[in-house]
Amino acid sequence: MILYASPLACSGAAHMILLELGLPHEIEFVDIYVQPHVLIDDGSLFTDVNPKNSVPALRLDSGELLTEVGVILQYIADLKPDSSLLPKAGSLARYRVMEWLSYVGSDVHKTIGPLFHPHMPEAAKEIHRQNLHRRLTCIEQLLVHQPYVTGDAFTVADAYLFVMIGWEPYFKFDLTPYPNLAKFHGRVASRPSYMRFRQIIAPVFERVKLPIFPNVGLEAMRR
Ligand SMILES: N[C@@H](CCC(=O)N[C@@H](CS)C(=O)NCC(=O)O)C(=O)O
Repeated sequence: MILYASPLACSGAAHMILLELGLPHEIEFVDIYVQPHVLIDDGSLFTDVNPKNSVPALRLDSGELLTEVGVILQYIADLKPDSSLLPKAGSLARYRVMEWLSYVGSDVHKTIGPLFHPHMPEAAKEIHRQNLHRRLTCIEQLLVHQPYVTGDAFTVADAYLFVMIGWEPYFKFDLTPYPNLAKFHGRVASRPSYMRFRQIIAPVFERVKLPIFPNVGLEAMRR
């Protein structure tokens, strides 16, 4: 299995879950901060791998390519069906995880995305910030009662949410109004898989053309 990933991107959730489960894999890093996107090892075009031109993408041992983070996360977790990261297919608990994967993917991830765009007018960014605030408030209220989005167990949906809220320093939304989300972030950040993930991506920062994020230096990104 080869995961096409980029440091700081949503692909980090899939990378973390591969590490959580101890599954054999390779990581091929993609520079998504240059146009056209390229594989950082050999400079070849990423569209030749994934015509959608986005990470994550997973090359299966069969040679087929699987895309979409919410689906890749389920595929990886299903390779170890006895783990607690994803309930069995067909159970209501599984649909709960899928429900959250969908919410994080469409309502959280794609609200933060426009805050990246250098040419997005400030007024439009403000609308996205307000939408993001409503959605984070909903999750904040849920996390008053439970440590993870579906209850007591850490699942793949938490990994996805974790990577999204880890973007906080780069896109000027502040987690201070969401103390339970901040605690959730700390809880997931203490998992050994995340520490291993940080070690693996640290050298890659030198090799990609990261955009300049206001008030955030390279040192902060490495932490
Ligand atoms: N629909 C895709 C979206 C993934 C996505 O937005 N990936 C971002 C990184 S977080 C990306 O590759 N952006 C580069 C681009 O779209 O050009 C999914 O769910 O996997």
